[in-house]
Amino acid sequence: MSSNRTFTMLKPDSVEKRNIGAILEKITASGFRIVAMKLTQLTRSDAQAFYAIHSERPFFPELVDYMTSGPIVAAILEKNNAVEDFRTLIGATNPAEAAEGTIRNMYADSISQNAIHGSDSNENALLEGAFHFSEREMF
Ligand code: 3AN
Repeated sequence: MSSNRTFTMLKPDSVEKRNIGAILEKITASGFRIVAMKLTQLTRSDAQAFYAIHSERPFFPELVDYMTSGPIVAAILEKNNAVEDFRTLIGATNPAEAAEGTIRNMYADSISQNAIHGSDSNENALLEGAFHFSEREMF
């Protein structure tokens, strides 16, 4: 996956609240092309591996419980400057601090149930995309 790509998950709260259509519309209207996408559910070992960097943090058990609580939409997105522009589009981790009009400002309820994930670097975008998709699922 090249550096103009990022990886996202529409988290269980977005699927549960039937917000995935509105969120995907906002993403594509902001210039991102969908390269790969699926509705899937993380196992506990998937979530523990995906968030391994947070394994010592106090919120880790809650994060794993939540991320495995229901289906998610996983996707690879393409746009110039994808990682940074997507982080701007989704807003701050804590929705109370997310700028007006960002996805977390509009659709997230709390810091733990914050609607959407966006990779924080090109390197992680590659790893996270490859975690969910094979090359032949990328278009
Ligand atoms: P981001 O998703 O904005 O990159 P990270 O990587 O710091 O944020 O955190 C990963 C996930 O862990 C967040 N999306 C959020 O669901 C959860 N999280 C982060 N900080 C906290 C916290 N202080 N309390 C509860 N959950 C948190």
